[in-house]
Amino acid sequence: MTKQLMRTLDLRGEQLTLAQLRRVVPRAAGEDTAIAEQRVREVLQNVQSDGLSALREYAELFDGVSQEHPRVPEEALASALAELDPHIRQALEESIARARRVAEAQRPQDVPVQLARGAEVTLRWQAMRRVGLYVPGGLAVYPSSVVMNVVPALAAGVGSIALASPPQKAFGGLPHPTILAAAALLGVNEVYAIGGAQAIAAFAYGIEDELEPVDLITGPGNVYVATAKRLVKGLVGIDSEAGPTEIAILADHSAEAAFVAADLISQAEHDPAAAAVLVTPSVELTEQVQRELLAQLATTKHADRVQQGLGGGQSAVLLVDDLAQGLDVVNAYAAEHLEVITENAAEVAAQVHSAGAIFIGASSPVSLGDYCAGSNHVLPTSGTAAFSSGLGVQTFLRGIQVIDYDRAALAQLAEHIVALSRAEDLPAHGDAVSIRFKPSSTEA
Ligand code: HSO
Ligand code: ZN
Repeated sequence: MTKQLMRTLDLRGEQLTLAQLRRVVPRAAGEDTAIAEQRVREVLQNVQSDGLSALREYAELFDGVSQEHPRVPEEALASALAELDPHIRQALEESIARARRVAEAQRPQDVPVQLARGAEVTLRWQAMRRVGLYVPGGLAVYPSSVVMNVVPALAAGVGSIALASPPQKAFGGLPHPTILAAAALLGVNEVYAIGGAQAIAAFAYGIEDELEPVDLITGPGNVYVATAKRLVKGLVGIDSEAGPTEIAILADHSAEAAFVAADLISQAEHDPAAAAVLVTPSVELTEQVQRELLAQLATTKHADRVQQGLGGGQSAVLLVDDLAQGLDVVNAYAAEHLEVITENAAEVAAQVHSAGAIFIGASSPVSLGDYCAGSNHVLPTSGTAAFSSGLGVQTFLRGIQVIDYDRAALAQLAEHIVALSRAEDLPAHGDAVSIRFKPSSTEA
């Protein structure tokens, strides 16, 4: 047998239920946040009680940086932008422009409903007051993620956006210059050099005279950041917890094996824990893709990570009888990213009901969505696409119910309200309506 990078699971002829499919299709295990919990609780408590002095200690301890104040001076933001490579700047500008067009078009309209004369109920979309965005430092420096978080927040009308990213010794205690430049490009000028769980604590509790607390925290991070977000959830809102990145590809004989292999490799380069699944009825394609994977692995930069990701138990090639069974598989998997590379790809994609994002046809690779498509790359992982959505303008909005009835409109319902209040043995509820219609009442 020839060498293969990904293992193959043959599902042909199997009649699997949804529950069975969920067990059979491999998936990355999320990080165990329980281990970090003790340490993170301590950090949260210290930042809450000691504020700035706790931040100074942690900057020293975790980042090796001595810090008077964590706020990044605006001149540092401006100079990071001035020094940004012009090609990267142009690329970011294109990315921002497309993401902005989409996010602004997706901003929901308020929904007023007139139920009777003088009886109106409206769902009013209200932007979050203030949002904190965490941007990791270290190995993964993703200015594209700054774009993906900030653009929909701005489109929603969030009035105040703060960004935190770890202080870097190599950059004089400031966050990575590309992150600063991306923030500056987006007009975010409130940036802090704070890393890890302490940044999440600072956002959630605020730091006296230094940092106003936020209402929502978004952005990726390591296990400490994820644990901290989980622990402050409830006091503030958080975006969903992101697991390792995933790509599923549903392809038939018409797919170009080299493209399929390149796309699998592209997402596996994020992380040795990343998961990739190719679902296809074409034995020929699986053989071609396996050959392509080995060929491309030889020249790809992060071959180690890719080999671990694609060769790991979380990844596989799944052989299916036909596209109908393939659709059952990808719907059960609910991938963060799903590419459909088949004949009539748009029609096939229309039958997908669970995925964070669907990429249709040979010219819509995941990399396009990661950087420039106009869609958002913060997407639900670990099967959570079955019940949740990627980041978007709606993430930064709340729907407020606004009720506006006049006296006559209320009168029409008085009897029903009294009846229901009796049924629930809450008669004061009914009284609160009846009192308005006693002869002495003059309320309009
Ligand atoms: N594919 C990642 C996002 C990303 N890719 C950032 C490159 N930079 C998770 O959707
Ligand atoms: Zn990516």
